[in-house]
Amino acid sequence: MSTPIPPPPPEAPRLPGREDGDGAVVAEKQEQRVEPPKLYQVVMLNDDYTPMEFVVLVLQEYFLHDLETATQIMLKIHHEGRGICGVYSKDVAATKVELVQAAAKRAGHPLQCTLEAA
Ligand code: TYC
Repeated sequence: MSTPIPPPPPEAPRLPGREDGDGAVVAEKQEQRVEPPKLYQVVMLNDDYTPMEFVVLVLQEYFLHDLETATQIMLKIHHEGRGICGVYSKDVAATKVELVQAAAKRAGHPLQCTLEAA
């Protein structure tokens, strides 16, 4: 004589929401979109008094350009009135503007640079 098969266990109560198959409720994944940080360019302006050599030094020291690139940027500013020193996050760009203006003031030159949304 065969042993009777026991009845299956009662199903776990169904919970509202999505389930992963074991009865566990799983939080729905939220789409998280993070905007890339806005970028700002540091723009340097020409003037008639700041020595070319000083501008080249500033472009090397604060914007990490090599001598050749710094010279090209300086000449572009000299001929066209303005030029881009570099593109950064807002905080970094603002700090560079302040550092350049402080260095120009210390040296007694009227060199100006500004920050613009890129
Ligand atoms: N025009 C300046 C001169 O002839 C040189 C200069 C270049 C000044 C770039 C400022 O951002 C500047 N001495």
